[in-house]
Order: sequence, then C-alpha cells, then structure tokens
Amino acid sequence: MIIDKNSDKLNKILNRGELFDEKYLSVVMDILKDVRINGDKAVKSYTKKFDNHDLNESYVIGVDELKSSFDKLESGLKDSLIKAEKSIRFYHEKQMEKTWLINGNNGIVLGQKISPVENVGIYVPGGKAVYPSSVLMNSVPANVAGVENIVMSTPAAYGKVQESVLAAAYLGGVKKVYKIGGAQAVAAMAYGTETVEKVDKIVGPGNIFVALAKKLVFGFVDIDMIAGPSEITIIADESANPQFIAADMLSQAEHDEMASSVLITYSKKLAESVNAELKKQLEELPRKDIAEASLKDFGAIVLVENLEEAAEVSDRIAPEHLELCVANPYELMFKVRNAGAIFLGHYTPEAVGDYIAGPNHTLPTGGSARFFSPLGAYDFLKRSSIVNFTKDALRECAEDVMGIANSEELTAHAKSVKIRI
Ligand code: HSO
Ligand code: ZN
Repeated sequence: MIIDKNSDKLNKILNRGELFDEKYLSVVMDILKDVRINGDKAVKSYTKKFDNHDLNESYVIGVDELKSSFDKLESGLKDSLIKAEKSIRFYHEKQMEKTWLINGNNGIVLGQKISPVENVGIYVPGGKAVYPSSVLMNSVPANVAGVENIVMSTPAAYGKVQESVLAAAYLGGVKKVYKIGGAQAVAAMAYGTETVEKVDKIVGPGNIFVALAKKLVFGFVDIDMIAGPSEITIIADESANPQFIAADMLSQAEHDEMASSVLITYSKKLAESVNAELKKQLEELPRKDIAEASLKDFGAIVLVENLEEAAEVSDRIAPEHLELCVANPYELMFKVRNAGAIFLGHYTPEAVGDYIAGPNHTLPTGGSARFFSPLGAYDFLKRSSIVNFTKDALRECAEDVMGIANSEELTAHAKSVKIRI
C-alpha cells in the first residue's frame, strides 16, 4: 500500500479514466435506434429483457404519488433530506448568472440573455447505487436555474422504486418519474416516445450502458458528464489524525470495487499509522469486500518529499474529491489546480460534501477535473447573444461587412447591408 511517486501502482491510478469499456457500443447503438423508431414498444421489450419487468401497467409516477412517498417517509430521514435540500439550494443560488446589456458606440447595444433549459431528464441508477442524495444533487440545481419541466427515469426492480428516491424527487421539484432504466431510458428521454416526453438535457450517473447511451445522444440533447467510479485523494501532514484519514479513504472505497482512495504525505510515520488503521477499520465494514477490492486495486499511500510535491502528484491524479488534512489548508489550496471538490482541514470529511454542505456531489472523475467542473445551476442555463445596431452604426461597419462577405463569395450577405444604407 505504501508506494513512491514513481511506482506502477500510481501509474495504474493515473490511467484509471482509460478503463472506460466500449465493448457494448454496438448493443447500445441498436437500442437507441430501436427506441427512436419504435418508441414505447421497444422500451417495453428492453425493460422485459434486461430488468425482467413488465411495463404494461402504468409506468409513470405522477407528482401526487411522489408527494405521498415524501409524506410517508420516516421523520428522521425526512428532516435530514429537507435540510440537505435547503443547503444545496442556498449554495446553487450563488451560481446563477444574470442577463447583461452594454452600450457601445453609435447607439449599439450588446448583451447576453440567460434562459433556463426547458426540459431536463434525470437518470437515477438502480442496483447498488440508489442514492436519494444524488436525486437532490441533480434536481435542485435544475430547479434553482428555473427549469420548467424536470422528469426522472429509474429502473424499477419488480416494478418498485425505493420510497426515499421518490421522496427526494418530490423535494427537488421533479414532476414525473418513469420506471425505465438503462440505455432504453436515455433513448426514450432523448427522442421521446408515445409515453415519455422528449427532454433537452439528460443528467445523472449510470452504468456502462447508460454512459455510452449518453455519449451517443450528446449533441442531439445535452448531457452533464460521464460519471466514473468515485475517487478521493487526501494530502496530509503530521497534524492529521490517521483514524480520520483511514475512515475517509474507506468512505470512498465502499462505493465501488473500482473506486480509488489515495493518501499523499511526506510523513512516513503518518503513512504507517494510516496503513494500520485501514486494516483495522476495514474489518468493521459491512461493505468490507467492496472496500477491500477497491483498496487493493486503486488504493495507495504515496510518500513524497514535501507539500509542494504532494500538490504536484495530486494535480496529476486530478481527483474528484481532494481533502487537505494539513495545518494550513488555505495555503495549500492555492497550490492545487485540478480537483472536483476541495475539503479543507481536519473536520471536513468528504461525506459532508456528499450530503449536506451544499456544493454538488456530481463531480468530474477519471482525471477529468483537468477540464470539467462540478454540476451546477449554470449547467441548466444557456446564453443567447443580443445585438442591436442603429443606422449610423451599420453605416460605419458596412465596408467591413461587405468586404468580408464578398471575400467569402456571399454576395447576399453584402447586399443585406447595402440595401439598408
Ligand atoms: N461520493 C459520491 C456521492 C455519494 N456518496 C452519494 C454517498 N452517496 C460521488 O461524489
Ligand atoms: Zn460518497
């Protein structure tokens, strides 16, 4: 587990984003085409085939049913979800962009108008990752941005969707839930069917079929990003508590066998205590098998010379989550460039960010924090450029427009100016 920065294990972690498996591409392309052409009929047959579930009875859950799931929810969890929704809303409101207009010469007005995307579809996976928290993280920013119509699609094992997921959907302003999963759900939301409304943007994590389907429909509709297994990198100095660090690494490792948890430190003593603590705490976890497999393949404690070097290694990893468990986290924060979310100090475990702090937990994985940002209200907004010229302004630029138009042999362009002056 304890390695240096040149080890093969670190290389494996650095290349984790390439593990994206495209061998199902042709299967997914066939599903997309079938749903595009045959609509509900295709959706029903794939749901029968893959989820062994009959869509014959109504498979659309309306807002009244969502509300009743919310009302029925056990009060402890209900209160926590309400608090989470409030702080996610508060944080994402800060991300809103505003329409602006500026005056130029000759009475020109230029600007940028902001409008929300109209229809958003949230995909919520089934299986081992049914997270009501993720429903909030996807729906609340869309709601804050002013999206009119937020729908959701999720596989329903034996026709049932977990109550807490439906309750969270209600809190996040979702209007309708379709009990459909997999690539067929993405196809149905992208193209629309007799039952499923076509949306403009599809967000949310999913398995390999969902990820490939999202990649393929991108451009026809928008998508958020392609979520890979969850990751944490922790930079720690001797002020850190090894028990806290081991707990945080395991909180990520328990997500998935392919999740990655990395500690970077210059303190050999800390490295050894964390290593021992990991073994100890692992034994107590119900999800021990998943966490153990994850640590074995994608877990590491990297020894470096100093914090500068720690920041360099972390930037190469470009982790989804970065914890700075050091005496002066603000100083170190400005030395790192690539991280989806940064957690500062000894009392900020990633789990607060997963649930309640306010920032989004849909974050770039697989090293894509080099160029992607967290999901935000801004992802549900789009911009239109605004231009208003006067006759004087048009006259002043006429020669330029006509010159460039003629050089492109687009004489009708030139004429549209000439005719006005
Ligand atoms: N750590 C995950 C999010 C999550 N954790 C959901 C618990 N539930 C990816 O950021
Ligand atoms: Zn988590």
